[in-house]
Amino acid sequence: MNNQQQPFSDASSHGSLPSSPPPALPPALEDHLELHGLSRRRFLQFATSITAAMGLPATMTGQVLAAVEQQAASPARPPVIWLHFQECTGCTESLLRATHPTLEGLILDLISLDYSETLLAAAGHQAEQALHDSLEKNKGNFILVVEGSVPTADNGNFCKVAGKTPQQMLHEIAPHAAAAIAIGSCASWGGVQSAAPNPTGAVGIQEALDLYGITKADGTPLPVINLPGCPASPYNILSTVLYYLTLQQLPELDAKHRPKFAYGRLIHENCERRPHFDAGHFAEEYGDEGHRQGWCLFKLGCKGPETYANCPVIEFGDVGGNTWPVGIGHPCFGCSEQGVGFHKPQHEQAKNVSVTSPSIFPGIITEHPGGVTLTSAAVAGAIGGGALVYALGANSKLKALEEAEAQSASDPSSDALSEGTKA
Ligand code: FSX
Ligand code: SF4
Ligand code: F3S
Repeated sequence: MNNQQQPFSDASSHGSLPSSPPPALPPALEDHLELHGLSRRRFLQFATSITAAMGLPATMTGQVLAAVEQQAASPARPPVIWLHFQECTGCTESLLRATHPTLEGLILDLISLDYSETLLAAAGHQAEQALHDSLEKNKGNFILVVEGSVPTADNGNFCKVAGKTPQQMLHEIAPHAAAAIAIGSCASWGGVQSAAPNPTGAVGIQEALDLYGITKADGTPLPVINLPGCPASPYNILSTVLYYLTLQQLPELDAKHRPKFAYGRLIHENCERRPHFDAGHFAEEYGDEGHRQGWCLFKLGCKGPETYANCPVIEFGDVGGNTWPVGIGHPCFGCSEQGVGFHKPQHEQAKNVSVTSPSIFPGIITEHPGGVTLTSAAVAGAIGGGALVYALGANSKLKALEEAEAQSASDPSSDALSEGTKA
């Protein structure tokens, strides 16, 4: 970090800018941003939010910036070999189409992508030569990124690149990698191809390495980081790369080898519809009143209560609020979770419903003068659409509703409640 550079000290919330002057950007980074047509303000905002997404304190934003600068200016970037097995290439596509400041440009400038069947300009023998050269030059040092599952049935003959099956490619390449990143649910645990009856015997990378006894050349296990999702969130890909570059260590992983900063909480814990779940207000079918009011999608088969991912917090596409499955009215399918997405019927109700408190939204039943009834609380949640709005703006509406409700209770012929809901 530049000596004059002060880390942010007062940017405490996700995506917010500090009120005091932010650190000066190092000159090399300024040039780099100019190259990408990025404003300084936009980049600082991005750096603050990505630091929060990594689960790091806002005071480390300066370190993240320094790591980006160092890498952007350095000729020695971590070499990456990116393999495609059985998949739809949606993970690469979603990475390339991320707009949050030209995310793909940032990632591709931080690493040296030596081989990628999708992105390489070379083709055929030239592409294979690039793979061979990178392997020879970077033995023991490169990051192996895998997108797609490994077919284990029929000797893996369902998928071949340059005449080789994934199994053969893993035998050749994986022992020489420093670590592997499984991008997407296919590479993490089989994904869509592993859905019953799984004709290709599709498995994820970790399972394939175990099955074929593939280790690093020195006999130690190859560390595998799983970034599930169909597709994987580009922010989680970038966060993982930046985490490593900033702290020079891999992020803490859970038992399923997922970074805890991204997969540490259930979707259900961060969902904006959670107040409705707590209040017992559910959409019963698509297009009904509850669905149109933005109520909880649990009864439509939402797998948020059994899926660990940060979709409600990070969202997708950077095109505005609520751009994630539940946000646009579809139940979470559990695409990120092992044994859920592609394995459980879409409309089957989730098991193991968590009763833990939401992590960022307060419960719908809160204490305030005059108390609150279940009905009025749920309606207020629908008006606010989330606890933040609920907390800031719905209080007066809540009181009006309660008065209307009380009036309605004392006079059954009164339509005061229906009037109240229009408030
Ligand atoms: Fe799988 Fe990704 Fe789904 Fe597709 O590569 S996780 S099918 S979005 O492309 O691997
Ligand atoms: Fe959100 Fe689904 Fe949980 Fe309902 S069940 S609160 S829609 S995650
Ligand atoms: Fe997938 Fe559910 Fe997130 S369907 S994208 S894990 S909300």
